[in-house]
Amino acid sequence: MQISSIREREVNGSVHGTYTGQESGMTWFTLHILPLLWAAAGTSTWTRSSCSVPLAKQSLVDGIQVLMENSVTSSAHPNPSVLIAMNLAGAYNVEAQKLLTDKLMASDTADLTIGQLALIIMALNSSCRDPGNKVSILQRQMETWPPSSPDAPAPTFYGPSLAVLALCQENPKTALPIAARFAKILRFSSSPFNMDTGAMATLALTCMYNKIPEGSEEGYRILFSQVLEEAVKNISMRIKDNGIIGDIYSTGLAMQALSVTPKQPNKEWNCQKTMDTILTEIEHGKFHNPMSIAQILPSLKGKTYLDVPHVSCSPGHEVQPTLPNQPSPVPTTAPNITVIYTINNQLRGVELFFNETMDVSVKPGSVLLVVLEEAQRRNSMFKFETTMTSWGLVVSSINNVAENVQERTYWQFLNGKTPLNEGVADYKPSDHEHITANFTRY
Ligand code: B12
Repeated sequence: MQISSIREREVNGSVHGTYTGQESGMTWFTLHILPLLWAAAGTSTWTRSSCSVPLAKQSLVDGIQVLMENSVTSSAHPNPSVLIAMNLAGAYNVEAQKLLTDKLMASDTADLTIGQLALIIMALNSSCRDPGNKVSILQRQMETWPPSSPDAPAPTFYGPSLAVLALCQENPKTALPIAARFAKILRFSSSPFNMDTGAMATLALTCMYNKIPEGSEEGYRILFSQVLEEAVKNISMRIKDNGIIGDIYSTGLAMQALSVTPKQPNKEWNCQKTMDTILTEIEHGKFHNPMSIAQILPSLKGKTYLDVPHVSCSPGHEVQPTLPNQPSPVPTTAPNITVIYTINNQLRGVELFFNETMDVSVKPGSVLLVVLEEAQRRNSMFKFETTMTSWGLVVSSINNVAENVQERTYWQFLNGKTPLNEGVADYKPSDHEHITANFTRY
């Protein structure tokens, strides 16, 4: 018997966290039956506590959901993560849901990455649509992952984690060898731990662990179990005192991971504290990017990506909540602020070393992109290019030095020595802040 099959699942829109001790909310079932079943399974497991959005804060969650759903327009590039979040949360805007589903259904798979294809499959699955041949295309791509070339850099794991998750949900039997190879490569990877990737890998391998086909070799269970244990250990180490796991934008995925994994976090996790801190951040306006909402919303609704195959698609009767009017920004007459902006390329192997700094004057409250535009207007050396992605605009090139996926180079943005946790179209520098764009490797 698998522990997973008897694990508590979310109840009434709550996500499970853990108190490692004896908590008062334990049900009779947990107290009396579970220990017997655990003993029978010969493995240990852990108890999770519930957490949920307090009634008084519900409008905050509705507010960001409406914001996310309103980002769906006929001209916008269809974002599968938004559809997944909408379906897991229960969509308010049924028209947007249909538009997004139809667009993704019609999407061409030719130029997609493994991760993008996986997200589209999960999104269609969450809308109860058949992803058709997209699944076999993804499976074939994963069979030849990672591309082997003698000097290929260490693989990135976020997209492949999504792929394992999507394949696991479609057909666990055919996904099993792919997931096992993925787990082995991940186990021996030299890449430093990344919170978002660790969370996504945990979701993927938990799905596989829960669905190992009967009669499979014991080795699979041991392998997934070991890799999950390591990932959960790393996630636990990043639980901060205020409940944030990694940074505020990785917390949503981390909550999902911790609420489904069969492995006990090494550190006590107070799910309600995490939820409360996130709600405060929402109040402070930190979740306005539709993609950031798409990644936090499932956890606020007590859902995880493992629920994708179980979404009920019967016609909704959701009524869009009426939200308080947002105060419109008052035109400011405040004096301009100065941002010190440095562009730096010292990466060996890349021609054209430079290190240039400029003081840039912009209106208070401007996003960093405005600083870059102003710098470019004044000095052609600060010329830059952007690329559109699901999170918005990425700065892909500065002064003709461009990011490169094969070489794993990119333009990293820092405030002083601290990397920014938002992109240039969202981040608002303050007066006299020193922003550096540094060409580096990941
Ligand atoms: C891998 C990754 C990267 C890689 C992407 C390269 C690659 N080819 O894989 C690299 C290292 C380049 C990168 C860079 C940055 N990243 Co990043 N990245 C991720 C990560 C872990 C996975 C993205 C992914 O593969 N998604 C799956 C695929 C299928 O979806 P996709 O839409 O095709 O993915 C693309 C976009 O996500 C885009 N992208 C990646 N990061 C960012 C950040 C921003 C702001 C934008 C607009 C786009 C973008 O690159 C992906 C590949 O093309 C996410 C974590 C997450 N939770 O999403 C963070 C994440 C998206 N990144 C983040 C940040 C902050 C950055 C940086 C701004 C960091 C910095 N200080 O410089 C820079 C971008 C700077 C710039 N030049 O504009 C934040 C965004 C938070 C926010 N509110 O905006 C995230 C959520 C991490 C986090 N928890 O804080 N990132």
